[in-house]
Amino acid sequence: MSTRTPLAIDGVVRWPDDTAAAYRDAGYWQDRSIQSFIAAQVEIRPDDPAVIDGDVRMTYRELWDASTSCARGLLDHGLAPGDRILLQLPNCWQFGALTIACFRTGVIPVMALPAHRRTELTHLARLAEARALVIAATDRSTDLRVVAQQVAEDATTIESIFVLGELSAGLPDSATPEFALAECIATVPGAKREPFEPAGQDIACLLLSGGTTGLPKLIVRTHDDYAYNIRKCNEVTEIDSDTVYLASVPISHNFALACPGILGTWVAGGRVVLLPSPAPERSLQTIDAERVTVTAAVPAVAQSWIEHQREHHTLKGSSLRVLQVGGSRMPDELAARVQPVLGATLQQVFGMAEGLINMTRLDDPTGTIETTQGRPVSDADEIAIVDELGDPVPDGSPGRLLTRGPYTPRGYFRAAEHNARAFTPDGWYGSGDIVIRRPDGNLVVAGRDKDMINRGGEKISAEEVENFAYQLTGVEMAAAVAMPDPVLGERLCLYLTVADGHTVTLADVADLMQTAGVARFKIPERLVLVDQMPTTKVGKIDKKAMREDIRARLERELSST
Ligand code: OOB
Repeated sequence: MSTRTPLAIDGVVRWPDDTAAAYRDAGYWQDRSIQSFIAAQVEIRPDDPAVIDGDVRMTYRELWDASTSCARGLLDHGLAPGDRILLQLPNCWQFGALTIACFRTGVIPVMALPAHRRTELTHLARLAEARALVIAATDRSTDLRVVAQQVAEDATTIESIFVLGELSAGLPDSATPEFALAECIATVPGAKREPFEPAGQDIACLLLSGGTTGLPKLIVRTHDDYAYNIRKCNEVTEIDSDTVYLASVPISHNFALACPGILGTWVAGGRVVLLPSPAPERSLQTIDAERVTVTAAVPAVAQSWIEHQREHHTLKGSSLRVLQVGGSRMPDELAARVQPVLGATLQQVFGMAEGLINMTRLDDPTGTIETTQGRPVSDADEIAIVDELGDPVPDGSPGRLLTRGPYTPRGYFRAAEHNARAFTPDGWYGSGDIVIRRPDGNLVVAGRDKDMINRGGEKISAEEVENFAYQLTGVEMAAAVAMPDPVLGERLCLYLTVADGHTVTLADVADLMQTAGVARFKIPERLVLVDQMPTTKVGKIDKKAMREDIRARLERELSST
């Protein structure tokens, strides 16, 4: 099969030619754009509802028309195929219209998370050499237009800022120009011809890595691989045109974007319901009111829904068929409460923006659903579980997870040095998770060997936080570790040693990070000052000992209250 040549963008690691050919021959890669699947649904069901966002209810035709005019708007503003734009929007229909518009123009969206602030946005804009930034005017008390101007000042490639909501009043001439996203998306009838026909190997979007070293890396997702990711997730989660999918966790994250998420739902002709947050009362009410059949949550959200339902019985109907839970390890006891309390089948999802998605199957035995994180969604996903030397461990023993496959890219964007560490020479990605494979193929996540804190699904690189701590006067050594938390699973605890005569408080660390403009979820929630950091036999900081130390401290505190 001949494939069109993708746009040349430097810093993209491709699959080896023979592997790519094998994926095409097997039909995993179809040289077909993601939007072509959605366009097919627009033809089949133009008047069916595609998206519900508060008072806004849009049909497939309306969503498509909005993306058409948005595509035109992007081109009118001088953006061209292959250009990157940094996209930071809350869950809203405009996110969908704009994402589809990007696919249709070849403009590549970089999927920033809603919590990101100046530090992360600047880093991402620079790394991607983004030409435009898309933001909401405000997020609670933060004026994101101010943040956007700072980002545009630091990341000099940014030429325009698109704002969802009101534009800044009285912007000085020297400022980066702002444009109203609403004008860009004014619904006008569709164009005759597609502005751009992506090749399968063209980039659909850049996703963010959870970040194990410093600031987030970017993950290139092509139309070929991401469409396959979506199709396989649709198959396993049994998404079809009757699906009503609620997205209340951020749709800029792979989980609610494409596993199967909003894109999977549109590819199947279903209906997407959007909420700005997973607050339990409103989420449960919405599930009833819109007859939601499938939704996704991190364990902490699932727990809050279960508790709310037990207390208030908000959910009256029985529309909810599947509750997907992933992003961090779901405790087995919590898993066992999903079906009895919410009346939905639990589907555990152990996925990563880097590719591999594992899911329990809807018809798996209860024990499997409640105690494992599932198995790969595709038979073409290769899994190896190895010891420190890289040798395979037997089933039932914990080991490091390595993976390869048709939707697991072979390297991060423009990160050659990091790629040499995160990928083996023959293309296996080391996720940094410690897993156990059961004889039936299901995986149990038993821990991790990456220096990351998983705060209820929000990933924090220890190194990034430590780098901030080192900026404080008097700090000699800093170590960020996970402390157990009954709600979020983990929170961040910072250990410090400080020079004689200095003191550092938690507020000092928080102030520093807030002033630098860092996502709030990364700010440490506890500080422990020690005289000396525990070290391993070879003299490395012993984080395992610190995790045990903070666990013991918390237990002592709990038993003394
Ligand atoms: C999802 O993606 P990321 O990229 O934010 O984070 C990936 C990492 C994994 O390597 C693992 O450490 C952790 O998050 N993780 C889980 C988990 N799901 C993700 N750890 C234990 N149990 C789970 N069920 O988090 C993500 C992407 C797509 C779908 C779902 C989650």
